[in-house]
Amino acid sequence: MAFTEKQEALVKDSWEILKQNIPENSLRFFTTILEIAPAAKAMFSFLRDSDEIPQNNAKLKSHATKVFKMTCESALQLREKGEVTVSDTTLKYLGSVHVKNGVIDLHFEVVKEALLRTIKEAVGENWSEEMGCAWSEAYDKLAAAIKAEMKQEP
Ligand code: HEM
Ligand code: ISQ
Repeated sequence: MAFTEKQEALVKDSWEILKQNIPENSLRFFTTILEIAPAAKAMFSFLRDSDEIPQNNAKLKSHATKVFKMTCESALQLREKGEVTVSDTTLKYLGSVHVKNGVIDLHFEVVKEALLRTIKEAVGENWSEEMGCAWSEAYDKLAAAIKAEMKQEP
């Protein structure tokens, strides 16, 4: 089914709420990833050498923010042209970063679940199934592009 204006608005509006507290929401996103998959800790450079999740880590915040922003961008593209395209250089780079750090397809489900839970918590009473579906679809299309690129990696 086509991605509607309404779906795009649900994604955009919730991102507007979420971005008002990047430090807390990026930390929550990351903490949720590790709750679901504790072993993922070893893949992240900013965690490898610490026992706890750093509370104020610039890399964690900027990476988490990028994931959210890229998913929003993906929603916009889905509505505008019905497909998600990531620039070649960005895709190549992300493909190699993820392969290099040992990310596999299954992990994308973990990050998706964590992303959805983070949005749900952040927007509180504004949450709806429809909002979850819109983020889900945008994320899946973006994830598919990154996964395809990862398979091209030597
Ligand atoms: C790094 C985005 C899925 C694990 C990154 C970076 C971005 C990103 C933007 C930073 C690259 C850089 O500037 O160095 C995304 C997006 C995803 C996704 C948009 C899904 C649509 C995943 C999944 C995992 C994962 C499923 C596995 C749990 C990592 C790791 C790094 C990374 C380990 C390197 C972090 C470091 O140590 O610097 N990702 N990612 N990512 N991502 Fe993802
Ligand atoms: C990198 N890739 C996917 C998800 C992330 C969450 C937090 C920080 C970095 C990330």
